[in-house]
Amino acid sequence: MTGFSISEDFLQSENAPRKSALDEDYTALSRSLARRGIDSEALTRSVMAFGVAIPTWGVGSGGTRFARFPGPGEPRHLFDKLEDCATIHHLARATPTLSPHFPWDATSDYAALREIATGYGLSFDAVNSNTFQDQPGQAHSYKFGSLCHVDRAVRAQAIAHNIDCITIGRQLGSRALTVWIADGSNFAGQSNLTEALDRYLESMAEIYAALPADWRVFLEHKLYEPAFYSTVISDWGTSLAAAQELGPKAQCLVDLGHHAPNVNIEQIVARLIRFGKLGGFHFNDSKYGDDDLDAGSVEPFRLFLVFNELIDAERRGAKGFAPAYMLDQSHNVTDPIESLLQSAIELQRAYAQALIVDRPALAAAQAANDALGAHLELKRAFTTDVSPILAMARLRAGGAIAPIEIYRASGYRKQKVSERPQVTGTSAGIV
Ligand code: RM4
Ligand code: MN
Ligand code: MN
Repeated sequence: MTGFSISEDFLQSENAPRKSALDEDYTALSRSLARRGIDSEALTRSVMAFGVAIPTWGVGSGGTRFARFPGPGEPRHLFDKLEDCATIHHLARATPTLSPHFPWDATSDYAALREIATGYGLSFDAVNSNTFQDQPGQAHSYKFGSLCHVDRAVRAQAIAHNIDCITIGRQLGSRALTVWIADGSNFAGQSNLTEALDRYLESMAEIYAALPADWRVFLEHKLYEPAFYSTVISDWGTSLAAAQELGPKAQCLVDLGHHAPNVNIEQIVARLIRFGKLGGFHFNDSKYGDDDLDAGSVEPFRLFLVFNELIDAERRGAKGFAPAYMLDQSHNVTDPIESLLQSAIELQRAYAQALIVDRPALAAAQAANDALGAHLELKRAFTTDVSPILAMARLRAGGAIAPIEIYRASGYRKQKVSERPQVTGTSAGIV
């Protein structure tokens, strides 16, 4: 890091006074878990191995459709973003990967970028294309769509951009491309619903053909956008059908906010796993729709139920099961670093809780049609406070016992305010 970073000495001096309370809590929890036949050491190791990618834009402030209120000392460019991502990983040890978006993260030397990231202990997960905004100097506009546009030239431009993303991703060591398109229509009758999907499949087939042998492409569905009447890849059904038609390297990505309210997302996850087509997740939370709230902040039980399906799949060795995890949320009123720290911890919490479900007991209750008994097995895991396991996992991995408290005490943000004079029109964050 060129600027201020949280030193090892500082971290240790902050962890030290918290250590004996943690040891006590960890021992007490280990004993109570042991009575349930759960090995807390194995659980801690599993949590230590869990990681979720940060989208590079996530460390900037987001906004609503009406305004963006930039946070103090927010990143001005890609290298500031990397610095913030490194700080998050340093403290929580749960975010070892980055998920870049292009052209937002475009730079002239990707080998150098990869080297800097490696220096921070970070590597690259799925790359994301962006054909939902026009870029300066672009030949064709995406106003009426990209991969599904009626004009072949616009589609060709969008296809070429996705292929560029693969080329960049190869240099970064990534092995997947996530494609989310805003294509759709604003009025009934505006678009031929069948032909729009045909054009998507045709465009995606060209992108698919450019995938290296060990790459996957993730198709991200989304029900709506403001002012939309229809989106082309509206739901998991369309996404699954498209992934099946494209071939084995195509899988579906579930963004938790991209469904109608109250849809049973955990069941969608189970269905996609069943067909070997679950590619990964964009984690966030929502109250109404694509709110992009912090993961686990509104419906932690739903998050747990999603992880319950993931552990169930892992335990039975489901075919083609290797989901990629990314956070995809917008931080409007919080320090994005704090939100991302907390969100990564909430994912680990749901993961740990899903790991301690007594699966034989659950299966027995299900087989006996003991509806409440089965439910209580899940509730027993969900209501277990696994915080000491999570804190111990962080500590053993070299992180912070209390990441947000320690982050605040470090004065990191204050330092960045002076190091990063505010630039107007910064691209950090999305509106
Ligand atoms: C979309 C979708 C994509 C994300 C963009 C910024 O709603 O979730 O995954 O890349 O927002
Ligand atoms: Mn998303
Ligand atoms: Mn979204």
